[in-house]
Amino acid sequence: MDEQKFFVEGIEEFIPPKNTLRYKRVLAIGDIHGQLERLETLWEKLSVKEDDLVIFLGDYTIGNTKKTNNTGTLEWLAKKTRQKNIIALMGNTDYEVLKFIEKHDLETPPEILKFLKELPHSCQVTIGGKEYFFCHCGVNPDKPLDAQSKSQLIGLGDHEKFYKEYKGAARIIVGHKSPKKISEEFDPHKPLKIPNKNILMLDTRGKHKDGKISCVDILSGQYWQSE
Ligand SMILES: [Mn+2]
Repeated sequence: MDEQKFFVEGIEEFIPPKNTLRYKRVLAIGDIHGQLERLETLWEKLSVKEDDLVIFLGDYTIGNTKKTNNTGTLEWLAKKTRQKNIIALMGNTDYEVLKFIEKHDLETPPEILKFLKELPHSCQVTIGGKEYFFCHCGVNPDKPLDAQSKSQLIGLGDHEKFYKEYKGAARIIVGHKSPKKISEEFDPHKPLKIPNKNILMLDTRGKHKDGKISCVDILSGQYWQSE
């Protein structure tokens, strides 16, 4: 298969000088919002192996429509994350779905309920002496990374401040917002390393008609997208 390679613009200053992890790639995957078919087309391109670390950035679901497959997506992820090199973080919609299930006592496959309940809110890795912090929405720039609130990380808090004021040394990888919401000049359908900021954005509007689900390898800056 011919593979066209894409790299996130301006990513060079973001990627680690030297990979000291045992993983060959660190693959971060942006918002999915019930688009299981798109997710499968992306997954196919990735050829994930045991020496890859995969981090899903949250928002696996969205309000039910004809074109969403929330249950299928959650089942797919619950199965994949049984492998210890595949991690899924919680996003605001995943939290809302869990609360909804609990509030209305909805009959839910046990593996999905367990998956939703156990989603971590963030994940931090050190590569080549640099810290990489993964979460759905972003951090409160006034607080250290280990003192962030759950609601902030998953996207229930303020995120304007994060984009405006975050100046930390750790590199933050998020979903939740398409790049175009930061500035009209950014392509909404491409992963974005924000110029002069330690932030990488991966929500490329997977839920929209012309949108895509994106994956970036943090170690190389290469990215792949769903069809
Ligand atoms: Mn979100």
